[in-house]
Amino acid sequence: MQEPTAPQKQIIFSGIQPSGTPTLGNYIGAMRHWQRMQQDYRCIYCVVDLHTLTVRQSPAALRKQSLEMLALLLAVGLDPAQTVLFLQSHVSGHAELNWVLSCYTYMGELSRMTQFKEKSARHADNINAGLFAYPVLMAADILLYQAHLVPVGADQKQHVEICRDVALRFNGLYPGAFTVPEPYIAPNGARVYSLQDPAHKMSKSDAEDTYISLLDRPDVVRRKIKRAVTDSDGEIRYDPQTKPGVSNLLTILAALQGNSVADCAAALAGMGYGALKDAVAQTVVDTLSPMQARFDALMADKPYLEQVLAQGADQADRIARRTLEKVYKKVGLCPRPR
Ligand code: ATP
Ligand code: LTN
Repeated sequence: MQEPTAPQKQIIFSGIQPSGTPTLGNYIGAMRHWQRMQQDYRCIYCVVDLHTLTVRQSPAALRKQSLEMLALLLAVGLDPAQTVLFLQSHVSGHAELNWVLSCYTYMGELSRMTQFKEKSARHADNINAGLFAYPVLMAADILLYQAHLVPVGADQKQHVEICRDVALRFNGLYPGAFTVPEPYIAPNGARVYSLQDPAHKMSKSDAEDTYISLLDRPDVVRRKIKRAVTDSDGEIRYDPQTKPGVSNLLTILAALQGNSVADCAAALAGMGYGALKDAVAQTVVDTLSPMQARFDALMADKPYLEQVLAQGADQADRIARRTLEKVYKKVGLCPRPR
């Protein structure tokens, strides 16, 4: 009698740019879920260095940040024995599928993307074609691996939707080409805001005092949180419309403690903002300190990091090649004679 085969795990794909040191926003909105999902899914996580070229980078800094990003992902608890971890530029299929998909994506849909509008306003001297076509490369990332789910922060929902639209359009012409992915956006902490301007999301490309980086040491964390913008009514209450600063601090506290914002607010009711800030700072320090210890040890072991990258690139490349061959065949490109 034949052994029953184990049910196939669903595939998860997500990416993060090595455009700086990741922030508490990256961790709360994305990275902590990546860690949690490893057991139940086949996870593939990518440091998307090609995407980072859409904004000018110092070459030396980009190289350093890419390796640090890998070490931080490992420090957060991603396990290369069960999860594929790699750099986007090491798997050429991303750039190749990007080209094909760009011929199936409309200028109109790309020009509606909020991130393009925001980034082109911020980098008005460098509105390059890569910035405009950014979502096409992201769609290639996801579709290459036939991913079912894409865990991201709320700011990336629009990009996953355009990826779905392109996949559906492509499948309409060439049935069975791609799995159509769903975004996975966790309800709590999907958007963490800047500490200085709680109308904007916390971003690693902004000014230092607006975010907490995962490598900020305790004194820096305490100082930044003490200086976070609140309001003048003095009441600890979750109300993002009228109290965005306080609500953002409650979001951070709730996400890291695994409680609801309502419970966190209730536990601090009647206390001042000083107590709220102390509680947030302590919880952040308790979360980051063990991670930083693991990061320091990993950064001291470059051969190990390189081995993880080599293995991840091989594993990713194997999967990516299968999709790419299928796509090339479907659109009518001739196979290379062997
Ligand atoms: P940059 O500021 O350089 O554009 P970023 O930090 O906004 O970068 P990525 O590094 O590409 O963006 O983000 C990786 C993941 O972190 C994405 O899933 C994104 O949705 C999530 N993320 C980024 N910022 C936040 C935030 N402030 N709150 C929640 N999730 C976030
Ligand atoms: N665009 C994302 C990063 C990113 C990504 C991806 C996320 C690139 N490719 C594929 C999920 C899946 C960002 O800016 N946060």
